[in-house]
Amino acid sequence: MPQHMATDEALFLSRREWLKAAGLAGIGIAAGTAGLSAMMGRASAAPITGFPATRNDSYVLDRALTAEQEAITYTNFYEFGSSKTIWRKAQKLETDPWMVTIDGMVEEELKIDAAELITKLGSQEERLYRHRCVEAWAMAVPWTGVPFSKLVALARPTSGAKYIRMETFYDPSVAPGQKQSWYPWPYVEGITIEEGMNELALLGTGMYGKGLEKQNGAPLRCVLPWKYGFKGIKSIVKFTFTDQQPVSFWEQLAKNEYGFWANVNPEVAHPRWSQATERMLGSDDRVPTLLYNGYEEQVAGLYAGMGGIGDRLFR
Ligand SMILES: Nc1nc2c(c(=O)[nH]1)N[C@H]1C(S)=C(S)[C@@H](COP(=O)(O)O)O[C@H]1N2
Ligand SMILES: [Mo]
Repeated sequence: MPQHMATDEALFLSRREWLKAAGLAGIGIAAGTAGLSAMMGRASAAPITGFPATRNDSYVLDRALTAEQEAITYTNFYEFGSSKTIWRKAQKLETDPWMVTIDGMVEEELKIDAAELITKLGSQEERLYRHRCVEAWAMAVPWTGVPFSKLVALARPTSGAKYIRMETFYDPSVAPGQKQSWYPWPYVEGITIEEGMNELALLGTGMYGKGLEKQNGAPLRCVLPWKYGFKGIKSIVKFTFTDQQPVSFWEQLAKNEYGFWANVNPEVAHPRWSQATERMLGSDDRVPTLLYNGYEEQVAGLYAGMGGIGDRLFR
């Protein structure tokens, strides 16, 4: 078992055992956990609240919103299998409580319950964003979340840190896909700190005015609308600030097909298919794919010093 899990699991167990020993299990949980929180520096178990959040109208769409039913039943979450219809299997994921670790090159490492983390980061907002999967399907959804920049501010990265490596939970007893040993579990993604501070980057907590469905990456995921969807890592348990460029799950599997940058670019074909157009979920219509998925104005500056969005940025 990877070390990161051993640590988290041990903490959970000791907390449950403590509750039992103190006779608090089942009754007076709220009071009991409040006391525990104080003792252990930890939030009581409660899901993320605050839905629906106020919409931030700065982000407008050029297309109709995808029907909620489509967005929650057609999902990519390889932990539960490689088909798009894993939503029932994903219900097994226990998302409350949910411990998140912030570590690496930061002023102070933090282990915190997801709901307490969101409370610390400030108010959530709703934004309408396009989403473009590298497989050439797309959707447009109302996300709820907090600007990712707030997480960076909370973490206070040290001066040498350059990247944020993010990791999804690892528990093959819950997620059958994780028994498939040819995949490099757990799912890992990474961005530069500068990308994480871009106004568009969201730490996603909800969709369609509600908390995230499990199959969409509850309780916390990354939302990076200018990048291919695989960068939007789901059900995050760890944020590590580092000076090393993270090697993502898909990059480990096929680095010529799924590169670190993965910025949406209609001009650069995937080695096995064109990226010039995309299919909107719930429709057979194909629409032209937009450079940076239509977010050039907000993000082009991130890559200016790198010679723009050449082939190099996709690979
Ligand atoms: N942990 C994890 N995160 C993941 C994936 C995954 O398989 N596992 N799939 C990615 C891909 S390829 C896409 S397109 C989006 C899909 O998000 P959605 O299913 O909520 O539409 O999640 C991304 N995040
Ligand atoms: Mo994707």
